[in-house]
Amino acid sequence: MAKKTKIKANRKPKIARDHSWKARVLRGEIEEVDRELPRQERILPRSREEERVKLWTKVEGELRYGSEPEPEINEVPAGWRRSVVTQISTSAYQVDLGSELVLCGVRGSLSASHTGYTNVVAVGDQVFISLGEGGHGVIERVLPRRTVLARPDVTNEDLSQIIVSNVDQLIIVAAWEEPAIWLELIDRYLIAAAEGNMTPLICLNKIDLAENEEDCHREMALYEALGYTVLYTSAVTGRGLDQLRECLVGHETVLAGLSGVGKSTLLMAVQPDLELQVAEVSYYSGEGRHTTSQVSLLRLHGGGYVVDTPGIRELGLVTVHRHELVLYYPEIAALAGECQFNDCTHTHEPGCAVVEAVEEERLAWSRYASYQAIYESLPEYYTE
Ligand SMILES: Nc1nc2c(ncn2[C@@H]2O[C@H](COP(=O)(O)OP(=O)(O)O)[C@@H](O)[C@H]2O)c(=O)[nH]1
Ligand SMILES: [Mg+2]
Ligand SMILES: [Zn+2]
Repeated sequence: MAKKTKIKANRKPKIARDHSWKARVLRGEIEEVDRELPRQERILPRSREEERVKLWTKVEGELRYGSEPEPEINEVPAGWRRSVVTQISTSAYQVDLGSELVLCGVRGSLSASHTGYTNVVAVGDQVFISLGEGGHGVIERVLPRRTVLARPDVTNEDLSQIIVSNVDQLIIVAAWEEPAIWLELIDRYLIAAAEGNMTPLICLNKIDLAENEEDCHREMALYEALGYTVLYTSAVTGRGLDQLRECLVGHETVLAGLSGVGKSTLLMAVQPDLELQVAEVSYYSGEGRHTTSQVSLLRLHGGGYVVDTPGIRELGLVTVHRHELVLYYPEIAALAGECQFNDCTHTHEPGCAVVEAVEEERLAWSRYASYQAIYESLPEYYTE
């Protein structure tokens, strides 16, 4: 016991060997960005609140605003029109010109090589098209993407497939029951949101199935403590739908989460003419059947649009490396400096302050469990 205290007292500040910006954020070499402070975090002791909030703001701010946005392209070349891709099928791309929907092909010279993605065009892409005979179009150019929600490509794990681009918000939908809440998937989507430049929100649906709403709030309290907005909804009782509508209108949002949690039902409750397909929950599996087979972009009456996605069971993280995973867990990153080893991965090392915090219930067990599971799922080595 005495020995342990001594090691801690003599500990030098943690120095990361990495030279990436993320490591530099941790070392305090990058200026703090100006943004509203997140809500107070209650999981860790108050004495170090300020320090943590500062670190957190830096990391989060850098994750969100770190990459320089490419300049807006305002001029549309002669003969071309600007539009947004709303749906993709095997044979055609549907784009929205504002006044009409047009089916397009893609200019053969467009290629996805060197982009890191396998798809040339994604739902949500801003594109220039040319219109030909018979009202058919050709996508001539894809404009730079502001945000991206992606997952590993099924055919090539090193590349990713864009699920949707250019949405500002990612609403992670979970259900109280049928199917039960899966916290690791929520954490994976939170990481994907940070990676892809989207603001995450959590929506806990089917709260009518809970014995009382307090149980729902208790389950999600840890996310509220981390500063995330949590919506509590029921498409059956109408609870929380006004708040959901408020979050959606005027924004570009993607809804993601397990199949059967009620994404399509919620969207239709918010705007009944959306006409999405809804699955019946099959009682013995406790899961809805897959009915939203396509990603489609839907305009909202009050402005903005939503993108409904089919349930994505496994959200692999492509661009995150093991050593930087901790940066997506601000409450864990804030403890890392107290670990016995500078290069502690918080998975198995002795003297790990993170493990200690979990044992003392200062850190949510579910967050640590997802950190470990995701850490294991990421490749051990990577090449730049
Ligand atoms: N009890 C209850 N059932 C819901 C709620 N929202 C959706 N459902 C049901 O859950 C099933 C799956 O809904 P669906 O919208 O297809 O889920 P999605 O796969 O996430 O789009 C359907 O049978 C819905 O009627 C809710 O708030 N409460
Ligand atoms: Mg659906
Ligand atoms: Zn550690």
